[in-house]
Amino acid sequence: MGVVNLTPDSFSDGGRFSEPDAAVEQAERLLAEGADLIDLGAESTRPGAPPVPAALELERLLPVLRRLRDCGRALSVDTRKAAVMRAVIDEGADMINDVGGFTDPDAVAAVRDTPVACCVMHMRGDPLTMQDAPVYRDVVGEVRAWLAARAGALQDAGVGADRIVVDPGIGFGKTLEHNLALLARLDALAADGRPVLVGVSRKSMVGAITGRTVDQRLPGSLAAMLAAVHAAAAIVRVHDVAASHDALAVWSAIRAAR
Ligand code: HH2
Repeated sequence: MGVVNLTPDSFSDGGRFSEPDAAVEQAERLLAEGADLIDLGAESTRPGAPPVPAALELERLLPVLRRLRDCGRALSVDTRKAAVMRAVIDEGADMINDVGGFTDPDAVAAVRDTPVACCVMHMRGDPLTMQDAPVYRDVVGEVRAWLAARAGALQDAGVGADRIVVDPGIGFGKTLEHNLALLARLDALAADGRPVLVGVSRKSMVGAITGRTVDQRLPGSLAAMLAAVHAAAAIVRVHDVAASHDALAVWSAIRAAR
């Protein structure tokens, strides 16, 4: 999954793709580099980010979505708002990636009677406050139970199990130790039978381990991605598609030879 943020303030690519022409060009580049799907985001969810009104999210998303919808690959939209979900589904989005885990009161209804795939991500609190000393007794058990409950809410409303993927939400209300524990035990999340999506690309946990700034985190991001795929991840959300594609190709070739 290649990331294109249509925001002025995303932590790693904010402002670079906020014009539709630049965003479409970047999405086409990521598709040419081997992305199977593109994730379009119009609200930064970096720690401390302020919420964005639905109308502004749609103003950013719709022109890009309309130009990409016939690209032949799947398009995901990263949003927490039911109103945005409904509008982008009408415009041809294939997946809703909700970092809030479909907790907007109308979110489950927005996707229920549609064919879209749903990514249920775990976040503790909201982006403004989520990194204020998060505490868990058993982070893997608690995240697993929460994801199962939210996926269950979608399924109870009629969303087929084959439309749901889950994501532990690396960096969303978690310390470095929590992130490491989750990445090491992705198999526990996958044990519930749902494909696992993981996003660790350029994130601060990579910076905390390596001491690197955002633009220097590619090697660390690749290592984390491969560890995630080795553990259980079925989809990886990345900014650097060409490098990720090569790393996965080499890893897969070695694995296939076992
Ligand atoms: N991470 C970010 C945003 N959306 N969605 C899923 N499913 N999983 C993630 O780990 C995830 C996500 C944060 O990264 P980015 O989009 O690059 O930054 P920002 O939130 O500042 O736009």
